[in-house]
Amino acid sequence: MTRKYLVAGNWKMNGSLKANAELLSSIAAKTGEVAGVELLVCPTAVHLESVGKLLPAGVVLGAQNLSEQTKAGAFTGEILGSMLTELGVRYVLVGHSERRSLYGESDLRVAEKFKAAQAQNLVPVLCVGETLEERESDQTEGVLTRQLNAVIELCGIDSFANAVIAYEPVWAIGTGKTASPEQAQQAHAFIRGLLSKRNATIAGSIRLLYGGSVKPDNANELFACADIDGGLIGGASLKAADFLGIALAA
Ligand code: G2H
Repeated sequence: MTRKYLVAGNWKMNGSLKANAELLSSIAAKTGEVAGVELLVCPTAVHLESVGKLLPAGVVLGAQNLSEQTKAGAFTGEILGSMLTELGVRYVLVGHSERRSLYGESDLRVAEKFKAAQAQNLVPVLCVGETLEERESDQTEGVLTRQLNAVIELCGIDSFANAVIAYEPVWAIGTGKTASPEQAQQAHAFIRGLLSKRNATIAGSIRLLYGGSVKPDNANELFACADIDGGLIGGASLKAADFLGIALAA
């Protein structure tokens, strides 16, 4: 099964009109070198429209979050999936660990967001991963199972035919610590295996990204792993040279 590598930049709460324009123009100068890789950038919600207008060819637009609601209404501060689609957004992150830990998003809420995304033809990038404490107490597989099952139960296994999963060990996010290729591959194989028990075709075709302090100098060995199909890049996606350096490793 051939899976096209996806390298996604999660800009988090960074950027400005000027900085984004500069970053995109530096990316645009070099996208030709990584033509075989799908590139995705996820700016803040307020920057989606301006970034969408400046997107280099071959780069697609993603959002970092959306509401679980599926109809407009009195939900102050929230963003409906259709509002994202209208701006040309194609992918949306759901369940990033910062949303889960800092903003109290439960497994069920994440699953509802996954469903709301698909209802608007957005491709959800479902983020899953364990904390250091969970890893050290041997709960990694239990946590991944719980986080994935919440979505499988609400949306069904078929919904994964049009989704991406990002495995991001929480202890590796923004900390400079990266999972070893063996640790990452083991978790990715576990995720693919879990899906495969329900639907082997979907498990074989879904892209599984690794996230957590990916840099140009560790991307090669991570992307060489059999079940790693790209990366969700935070800090390093804010510099064009690093983002493209990572994409070159794919
Ligand atoms: C975590 C990543 C993107 P960073 O996977 O969310 O951030 O690359 O800064 O660890």
